Amino acid sequence: MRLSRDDPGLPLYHNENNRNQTLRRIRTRARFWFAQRSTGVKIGLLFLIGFLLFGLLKICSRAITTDVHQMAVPNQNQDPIIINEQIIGGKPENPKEDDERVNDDMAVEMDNRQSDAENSPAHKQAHRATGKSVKFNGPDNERQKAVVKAFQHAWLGYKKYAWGHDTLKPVSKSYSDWFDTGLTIVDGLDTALIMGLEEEAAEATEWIQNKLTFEKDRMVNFFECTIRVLGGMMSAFYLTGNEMFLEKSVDLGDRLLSAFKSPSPIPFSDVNLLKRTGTNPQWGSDSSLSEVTTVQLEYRALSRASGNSTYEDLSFNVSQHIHKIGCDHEGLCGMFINANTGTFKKGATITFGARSDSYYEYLFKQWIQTGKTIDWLKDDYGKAMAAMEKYLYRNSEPNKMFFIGELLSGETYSPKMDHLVCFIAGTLSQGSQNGFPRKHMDMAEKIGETCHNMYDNPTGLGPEIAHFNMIPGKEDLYVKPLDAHCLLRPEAIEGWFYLYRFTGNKKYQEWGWAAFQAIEKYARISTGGYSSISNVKKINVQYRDSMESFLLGETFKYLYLLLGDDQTVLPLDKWVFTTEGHPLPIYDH
Ligand code: DMJ
Repeated sequence: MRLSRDDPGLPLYHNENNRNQTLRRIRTRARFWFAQRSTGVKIGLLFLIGFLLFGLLKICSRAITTDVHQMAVPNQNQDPIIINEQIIGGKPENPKEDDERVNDDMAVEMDNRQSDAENSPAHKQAHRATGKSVKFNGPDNERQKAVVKAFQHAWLGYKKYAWGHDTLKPVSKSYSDWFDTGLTIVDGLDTALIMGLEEEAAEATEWIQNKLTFEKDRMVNFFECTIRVLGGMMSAFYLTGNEMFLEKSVDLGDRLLSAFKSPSPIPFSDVNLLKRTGTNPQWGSDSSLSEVTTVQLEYRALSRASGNSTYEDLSFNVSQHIHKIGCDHEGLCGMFINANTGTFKKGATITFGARSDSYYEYLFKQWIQTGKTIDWLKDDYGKAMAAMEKYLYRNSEPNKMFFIGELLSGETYSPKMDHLVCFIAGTLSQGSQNGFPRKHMDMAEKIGETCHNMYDNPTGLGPEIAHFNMIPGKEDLYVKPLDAHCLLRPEAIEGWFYLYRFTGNKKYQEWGWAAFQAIEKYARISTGGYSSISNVKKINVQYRDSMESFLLGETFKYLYLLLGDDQTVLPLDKWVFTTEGHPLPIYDH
């Protein structure tokens, strides 16, 4: 016996002859001892040895099976396509044979199908990230119960008049289709789960499983479809562990990837789900900044759950590209970027509202989602917040309300703030809890308060856009008639939810409750559902006859979470809420 190929032949023991003699002696004595035993003892001993050997074999085979199942599984549902020189999806060569080989090797495990399912990569990932499916206890006080009832009233109207269509038209008791993917069901499902509404969640699950198909010959907006449909289903997957949601997400994700068939890392804005083609928007040649930079949380979750890194790679490439080319104004970007050239449009408006908002949100939230491991995301976010404070953050007269204005054509200051901007109160406060300056919390509270002031209208609802007065005068803010409508958007309530979680100041709950009561009073349609309204200043309400899916996906969800006594539900160091309010797990990398 040699220690190694280079070993000259030294015995393993200092005296090999002695060792061999000892072994021979032990064997002889054992044989003699065994021969002396009775037949019963002999049979018992043979059984014991057999049992021990079987146990050993079982342990070894389980270890091998786990390794095999932990290997990433590429998407196998479509032919390979090539985008930006990367091969996406496609069937593995001789997949059956591969499977058979694995199964032969793992023969001992074949009788245990349940255990096989539990070892699948998606299931493992879900459990690794969230534990078992998340349990929610339902409302814990009267205000939460009222919000649950409101959700059910919205669901009921949708079910009666629009089931399976995108959105309810509650006044005309009909529906409208945008993507034709049952938008209200998929956007609202995780809210039903969080509220503990088992019946509604079961109805939604059943519809998604049996009716939802993406074989649709229609153009859909890549961003909206991602944040509402893909985000909704991925959240449902992580909250329930039901793999059907993941399978549907993979199907949709693959189709939506057609947006990346552009000549640059910037995706097209629209996608044909059936033909798997991507195009520029109908209204122009540019994609919106927020749209191309607000799909990354959803696609990362899809990649991590499915084992196919393509979704994460392509979407993160957009963020990396923008990081590389940089933004004018010390980290503030223009609102348009071209999918053909990959460059920003010169002289575009800089805003934290429509077309740009969630770029900043996802810089921060991607950093959080990836366990704070990607420094440049944090740096770009910090830089942008400093520039926002320098160029856009101002206060009104006479009461010094703080707001975030815009730079029209990248230059001229406009004291205009969309309701959408209110999201930043949540992001800034969460940032301040995660190492960004205390000043960010201060700004968050001030903007949260301004958003509350925007609700100071006869209806108690907030307008789409407000303008602020910066010179001495009577009114701090005013609303132009064309900006006075209200789609029952979530952002102000979302901001108050974060602020309440981090400060514990009950005024945020009171503001949320007041907004909820206003929704009940002025937007509720008695036959089912809620309607957007035309003017928040008129109590003689005019309905716009539409119930947006984000009312269920976000507004009611944030109200419910804000108003709960238990603020440990969905802890913010384990879950990150997407821009559409869908919770996804936080990873450690
Ligand atoms: C939602 O669809 C998302 O929050 C998106 O980022 C912008 N706003 C709407 C709701 O207002």
